[in-house]
Amino acid sequence: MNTLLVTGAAGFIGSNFVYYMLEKHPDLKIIGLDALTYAGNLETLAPAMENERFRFVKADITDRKAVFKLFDETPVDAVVNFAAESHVDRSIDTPEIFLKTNILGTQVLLDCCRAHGNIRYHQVSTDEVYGDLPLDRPDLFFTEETPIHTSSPYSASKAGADLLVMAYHRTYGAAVTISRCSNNYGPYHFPEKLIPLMITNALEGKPLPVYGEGKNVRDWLYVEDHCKAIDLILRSGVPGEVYNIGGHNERTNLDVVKAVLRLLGKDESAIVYVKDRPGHDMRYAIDPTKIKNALGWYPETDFDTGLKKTVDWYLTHRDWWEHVKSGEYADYYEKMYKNR
Ligand code: NAD
Ligand code: TDX
Repeated sequence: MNTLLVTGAAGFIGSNFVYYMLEKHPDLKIIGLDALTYAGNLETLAPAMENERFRFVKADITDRKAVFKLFDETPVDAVVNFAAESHVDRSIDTPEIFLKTNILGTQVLLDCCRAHGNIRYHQVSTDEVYGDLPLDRPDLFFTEETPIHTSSPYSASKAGADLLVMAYHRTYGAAVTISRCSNNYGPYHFPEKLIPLMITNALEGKPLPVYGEGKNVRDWLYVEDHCKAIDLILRSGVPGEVYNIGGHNERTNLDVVKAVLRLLGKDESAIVYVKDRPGHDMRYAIDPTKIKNALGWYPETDFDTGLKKTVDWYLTHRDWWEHVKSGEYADYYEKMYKNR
């Protein structure tokens, strides 16, 4: 593989993946494509821009003309699609853009790969397509055979994209794979998501809003371990296959918030319990047996280490998140949390 197209490269996981791949594969060239929505940030890619093996293209994956033009002009050997509207709460407020970007954008990329000689395509999906698990059945996990059973407009749009990817495989023989990962955390995580929101609010002396009673469970994975898994799937995964990614690291939201506060040396007085998210999924938990057995993947970073690294990153990158939290973000925060 010479040239890799990474869509959503200016977002949280996409940017971490760009850095992981540039470091891991010294001959690889990467084109990072991103529409630079509210969640995309060119400052995140500043160090990559200095690397002559990286090039940034501003484009919207739903813009068929622009995406085809890029593929016509530049030979691409593989595509990893991270580009998406990714925040569940925003999807409850404004579902339409989720359907457009997550489903129609995926279709444009699939069509491009098909029109340019069956380019290898990897779809970055989520464990949320499986719906949720009950809190009183800790023995249950999501496997690749778990039926799709979505809860939010976000997860429904991601599931729609997954189904389309598999339809292109069966109908056109497209060389596709899908990964479904659990909740990620780490550097460059947009501060509307739980962990970076709690770290930055605590640093700003603001309340820490926990939905409901904070008993919902998420299965946290350090972002670099997700990147490693996608690299393995891209190189050794079998077209037409789905791979679940997760590290058996389940925590309640309240436990996560308390762990952040402990690392910052703060007490728990800033925690406030706010109105629950509508349709809030109770528990996610991945069974990663398939990717472990098929590709030898395992998570390298345990939660305590990963959370400490993450908190340290936010402590040393205050400019990055203060900039992100100004402007449009302030309006969003006011709207989302004011009367909650
Ligand atoms: P993010 O919101 O931080 O980044 C998404 C990026 O996509 C942004 O840079 C944004 O500008 C870009 N984008 C949005 N619409 C676009 C469009 N129409 N054209 C081009 N670019 C566009 O999201 P993330 O957390 O990095 O998630 C990346 C992918 O991983 C998503 O597909 C998400 O569903 C999936 N995922 C995320 C997690 C998680 O915990 N964050 C877990 C599993 C799967
Ligand atoms: O202020 C908050 N308070 C709170 O209690 C926020 C923002 C979240 N929460 C809760 C809701 C969830 O139970 O924390 C949990 C995590 O919330 P998010 O960070 O919004 O993540 P989640 O909804 O679990 O979805 C994430 O993981 C799967 C990503 O945003 C998705 O893109 C990914 O597919």
